[in-house]
Amino acid sequence: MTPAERWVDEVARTTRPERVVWCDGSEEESRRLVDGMVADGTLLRLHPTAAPGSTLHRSHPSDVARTEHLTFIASRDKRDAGPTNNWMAPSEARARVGPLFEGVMKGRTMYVVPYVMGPLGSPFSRVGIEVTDSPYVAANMRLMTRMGEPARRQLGASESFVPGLHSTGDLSPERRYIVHFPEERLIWSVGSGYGGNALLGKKCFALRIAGALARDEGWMAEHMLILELELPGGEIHYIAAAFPSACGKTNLAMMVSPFERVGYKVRTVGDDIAWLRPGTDGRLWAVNPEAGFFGVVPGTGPDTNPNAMATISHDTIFTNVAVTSDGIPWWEGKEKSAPPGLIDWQGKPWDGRSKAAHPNARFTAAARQCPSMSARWEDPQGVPLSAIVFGGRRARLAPLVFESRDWEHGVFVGATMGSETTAAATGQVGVVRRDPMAMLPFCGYNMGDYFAHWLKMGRTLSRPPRIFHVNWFRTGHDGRFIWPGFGENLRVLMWMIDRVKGVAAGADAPIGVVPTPDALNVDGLGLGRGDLERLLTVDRDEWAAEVPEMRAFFDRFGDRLPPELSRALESLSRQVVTARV
Ligand code: SAT
Ligand code: MN
Repeated sequence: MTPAERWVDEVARTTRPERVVWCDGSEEESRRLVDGMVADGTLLRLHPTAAPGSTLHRSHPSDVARTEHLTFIASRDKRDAGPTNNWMAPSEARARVGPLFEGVMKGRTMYVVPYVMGPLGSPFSRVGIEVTDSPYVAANMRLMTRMGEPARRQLGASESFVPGLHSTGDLSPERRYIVHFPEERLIWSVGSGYGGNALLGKKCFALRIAGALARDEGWMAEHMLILELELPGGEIHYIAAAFPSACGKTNLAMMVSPFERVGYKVRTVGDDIAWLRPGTDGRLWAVNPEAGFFGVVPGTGPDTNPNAMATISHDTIFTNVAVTSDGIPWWEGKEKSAPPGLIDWQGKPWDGRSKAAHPNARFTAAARQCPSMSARWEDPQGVPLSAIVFGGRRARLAPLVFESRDWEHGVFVGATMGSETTAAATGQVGVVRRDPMAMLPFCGYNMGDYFAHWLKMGRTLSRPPRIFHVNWFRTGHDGRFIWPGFGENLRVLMWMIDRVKGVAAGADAPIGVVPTPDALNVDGLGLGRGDLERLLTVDRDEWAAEVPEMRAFFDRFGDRLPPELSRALESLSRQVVTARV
């Protein structure tokens, strides 16, 4: 028996499934899985010509988003989980969560899903094995990862894999736990079938467990999209960007260049997760460990994201969207008006007042279906980054874009990010929370140590990417977004690349370098001078008011906060406060 077979055997002895199926990832197997789920009502087959090969899954209404309060880091020492994670002692996890797995798969099929995160054959790739009693999870993993035979071949008889045990249990939030054991590189998840809780390759492995591996091995696991920007003449730059969940990462990664005809081309490398490594050339190299997209459906339409629309036009698993009586999927933002006779995400006739699709309804689709994929999206060496972008959703405060002064200052900018919350996690929507590097829910160890790791990585890079901050969501006095967003965001990326090349103007502000109004190309956008000013303004009073909140957040880390960051905060504080008198 291989180490993998031994572990699976052990799991089966605890969970006692009726049968065990090792997934091979084949078409035939996928057909069998889907047919079974259609037969038992787990999936609804969608319209054969309007949505060929696609299905709809309606989840339990209490299982529609990540549940951060039920997500735990079970490190031996509580301080290693840090103040921003829920901690559970490993012994307590075994006593409290372990029993929930006993006999949990009785009468069910246990699917063994071997998978690779990262391009096949890449030195950066890692193998995971997810054991699950959910065929929906197995089908999603097939789209999101390189799953089945190729993974088994890559693993061979090695014991170097991340085991993940998942059961939907009884779907009760009272018995729902997502537990990570960073020292053992092990994941346990019970009581949920939702993406980020149940597709263990994604947030659990590729961010939380991989983050701990990366800290120990000298690389980084980040909540970032990766895009390719080609300039007129053919020069190519890669940009990675971190925004909190449901803040437009997929839209930015799949953006359509409004300047394609004059030679600015945008291509997609990844939309959610980036694994970053220093190269021998002193640059930072990025791979997308995923093979598919698990994107927010509402708001996705032909105007906002035509590449996503093409991607999900077939062979897609939809979760919690609405549907017409003949099986055409529908959601808010797909088109102007809703077709008659719509059935909402819970399977009831739509009343026309509530949301037809759940605000966190999702699509799962293979990346190869996306027309904008870069030719290098599966490059085993990854792609070299010219820029890293942090961003949040802030109605006020942060200007459209600014550049940090250097890597260390960029780490400060990432560490103090704040954003208004969205529907991707359960809880109140629209309140500002600090979300460093968009990693607050995904950092698998003490975030103070994570900041220190960022600083350390910068010291190993002789040609580090420049670090920027953007805010597409600033509103005017009428409460409406000032910046048009979507494809027009390219104009901001163009300023960044011009900064990288040393040809774009910027003005020094206390928070970093902000474009001068003429440095940003806003031709044809119909923005008034006042709009542009408001977009680029750094309001010192607003920033001065933000400083105590940043300080309170930093204080939570005590002596695990790198001194560089407190110094950067005091420097910001001095500048915005003195400037007020
Ligand atoms: O956590 S998920 O992967 O389900 C979605 C997200 O929050 O980014
Ligand atoms: Mn995400």
